[in-house]
Amino acid sequence: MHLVVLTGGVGGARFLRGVRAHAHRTGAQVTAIVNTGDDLSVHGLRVCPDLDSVMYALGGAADPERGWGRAGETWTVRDELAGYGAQPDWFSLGDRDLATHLVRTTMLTAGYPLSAVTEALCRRWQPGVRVLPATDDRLETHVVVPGEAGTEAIHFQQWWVRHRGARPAQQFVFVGAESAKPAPGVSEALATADAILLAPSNPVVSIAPILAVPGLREDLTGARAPVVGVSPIIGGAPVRGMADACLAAVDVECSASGVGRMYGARGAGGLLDGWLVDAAADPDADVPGVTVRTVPLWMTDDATTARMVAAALELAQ
Ligand code: FO1
Repeated sequence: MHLVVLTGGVGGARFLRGVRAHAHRTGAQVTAIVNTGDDLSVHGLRVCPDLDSVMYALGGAADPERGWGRAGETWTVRDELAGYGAQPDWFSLGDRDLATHLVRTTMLTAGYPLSAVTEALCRRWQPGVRVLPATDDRLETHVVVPGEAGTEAIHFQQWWVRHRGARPAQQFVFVGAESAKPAPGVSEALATADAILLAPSNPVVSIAPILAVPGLREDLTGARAPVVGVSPIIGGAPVRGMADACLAAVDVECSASGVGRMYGARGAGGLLDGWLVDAAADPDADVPGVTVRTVPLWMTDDATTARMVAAALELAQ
């Protein structure tokens, strides 16, 4: 059994821990296709937050409270940078985490593609799943917001971290997407999958940038495997993060039904065969053309998340 998961963000990384727990029990192979739209260059270093969240979460090295970055982190370099007044001062790289960005940047500068760099970094963390960036090409999510002279586009991290999503987003633009190609292994993974899962990640800034890579959406919709999505919205509110602000920008209702309808039914030009929603909060969720199943969706621990994954796979059958 080959499970392929499209994922991004801290929620997606937590979901993957449950997928891995399920796979250990059943002997399944797992491939994670990870969003790169959050990636940015800071202090000369290439930072890939979603790839690192997956790597650290599965490697047992993630900070449990923040969800991103390393557990037991120290911040000496950040404080020293602040001493110089270095910008950006709103995006902090921890000392332990810095080693990852240094190795990545060195390898990228030497000409290795991001997929090869990710494989090399994962050798240390042994995530137990194959971790693939959606693309090796530069693809960055930018957010169009009202500015002093009309509108301006700022990097997603500036909107998310610096402004905490408070500047009203008018549009999300996936810069570089038009000329991006799926990373090696991505199309093959989708073609050989027995089930494809959409993690409960932000649909607008985690899953949409993956699907914006030309050919990737077609690989998914043309796959022989069923596609089951897990709602990132429970009872009208995001499980984590600011999906509500992102959904408002694209005029989608912040509800389990709203996100399911945004993804749409595979038979009707959309993505989904099945949609998993929370049993207690969204018992009446409805997505035309898609089989909706209700289960407890809170990812309280890996065992609970693995049960969600088992339910998603039952639905896929
Ligand atoms: N999130 C913050 O809220 N503040 C930060 O300073 C910050 C730094 C950071 C550095 C490396 C990294 O991998 C993630 C980091 N994040 C930070 C998290 C990140 O902004 C987002 O949570 C994700 O991009 C959304 O998935």
